[in-house]
Parts: sequence; structure tokens; C-alpha cells
Amino acid sequence: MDTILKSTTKEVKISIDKPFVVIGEKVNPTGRKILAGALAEGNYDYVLELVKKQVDAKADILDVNVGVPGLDEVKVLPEVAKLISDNYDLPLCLDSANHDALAAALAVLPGKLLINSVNGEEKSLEKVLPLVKEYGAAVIGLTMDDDGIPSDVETRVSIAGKIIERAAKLGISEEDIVIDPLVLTVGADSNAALVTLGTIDMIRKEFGVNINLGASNVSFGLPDRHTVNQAFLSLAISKGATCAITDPVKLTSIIRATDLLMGRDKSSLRYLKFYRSQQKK
Ligand code: THG
Repeated sequence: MDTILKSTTKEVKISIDKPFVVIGEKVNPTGRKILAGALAEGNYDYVLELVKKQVDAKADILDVNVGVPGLDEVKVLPEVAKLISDNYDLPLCLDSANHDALAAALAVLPGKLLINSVNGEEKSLEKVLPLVKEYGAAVIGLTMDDDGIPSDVETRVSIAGKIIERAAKLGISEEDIVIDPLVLTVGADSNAALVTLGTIDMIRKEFGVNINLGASNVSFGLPDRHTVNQAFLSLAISKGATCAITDPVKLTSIIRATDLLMGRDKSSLRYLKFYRSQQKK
């Protein structure tokens, strides 16, 4: 099952048979005062700095989230996404709960984008899926609905099934759905990561679709977060996750190592290439 995304000239394929795909998380002002301020002032140089860091650390795709309270996302999301796309040739993941902002960004961007996200709530399905169809985009489906995030594997899997089914009714293929089994912090619930890992396993077996994770969520509230993120990603990849929204600066090396261990890196070429590219800096 291949999910294909495109920028102006490049194509990224998400697939269980291919190396794990890194979606850079850093253009997201949640809890980041400097970025929130820069977005509010229209200082987009800072955004481009964050983009460059992630591209240098071999992000395949970039998540773009401009959700600052009081900021007009309908204006700013297309502006920022277009700026990134004009300067860097890699596909974007539009991260917004605002349907109008998603529509405005889709209208001005080239390529085949990843919409982040739809979920099992009726109003989300009704608003977001038609956009996916209209723009020939792909979409991340979150395994939550009107009742919130289920605490058990089975209910998360059934929501994934519902999203896939509803998309099919509009003629959106399974290739264009990437399911996100949702990651909560293990700091609050010691079973949180296990439920996510169990959901990955079952979705892989039942639907075979691609699977994304907001991997850094797992360590909220803990010290030395990157160590926890690294261990979690490695486990999640072994269960069948195929892409993650995460910090490429801290996580690409462990992802390359995991691909190597999973037999997805002939003659260790990608591992070595990444190692050398980071030595040069
Ligand atoms: N699923 C989907 N989309 C998502 C999420 C998800 N989008 C948002 C979020 N969750 C994923 N993005 C982030 C971005 C940053 C952080 C966590 C998740 C984060 N940042 C550190 C902080 O704020 O302290 C800073 C990290 C750093 O040092 O750079 O933790 O689950 N589909």
C-alpha cells in the first residue's frame, strides 16, 4: 500500500516496504513562544530557519501548523505553507483543525499534500473528506470521535475502519488514508504507549494502510524526552508504523538505525549516507 505525496518536483512514497518517512514537526507554535511571536508579527525568516534545520536533518515531509490563539489561520496557513513550498522542494503536511484554513492553503499549493487531519466525528468527516477528494490530497485519520480518544485498542481500530469506509464512499482510496492511532504521554498513564502499539499492530493486520504517529507526544512532562521518543519510535516502527511527525534533528539517526535493523537498507547505504551528511556539519 503506497501513499504518494508530491511537492513541485519531488515525490515521497510512504509504504511498509520502504524506509520510514520523517515528517518534521518543528513548524508548530504550540508551547513555543518564539515561533508564536514570529508568526503573529509575520516574521517568517524564523519559520524558514526551522525549515532549513529539518531539511538538513533529512525530513522527507514538513508538518505546517500555525495554530496560535487569536491568529487568522485562514490567512497565515496558506502564506506560510506557500513560502515554505517556494523555498524548499518537499511535500507538506497541513496541520490544522480549521477547515477554511486547509481549503485556502490547498488552493494555492502545488503538488499532492497530506491533510492533517480528519477524525471519526461526523462533522469532521463531512467537512474534511470532500476537501481530500476535491484536491486529490491524502489525509491523516485520527482514531478519535465525539466521545474523545478511546482508551482501548478495539475502539480505536473501529474508528479507523469508519474513516476508511466513509472515504471510500466518496471515491477516496485506502492509499490516500494514513491512520494515526494517537499517542498520549506515558507520564500520565503507564499503558498509553502499549495501547498505541497494540492499535498499530491491529490496523496493520486488518486494513494494511499506512500509519502515522505524533511521536513526541509520548514523552510530554518527562525529563530527557528524546530518549523516550527514540525508544518509542523504534518499537512503533517494528509494529508497522510507516511515518511519524517528529523532530528530525533528534530522531532521524534512530530511524535510520531502525530501518537498517528491519532489513530496509541494502548494504547500510542510507544509514551511512546520513551519518556522513551529519559529520560534514
Ligand atoms: N497527530 C497528528 N498531528 C499532530 C499530532 C499528532 N500534530 C501536532 C502534534 N501531535 C505533533 N507535533 C508536535 C510538535 C512538537 C512537539 C510535540 C508534537 C513538542 N515540541 C517540544 C516542546 O514543545 O517542548 C519542542 C521540541 C524541541 O525541542 O524541538 O513536544 O499526534 N496527526
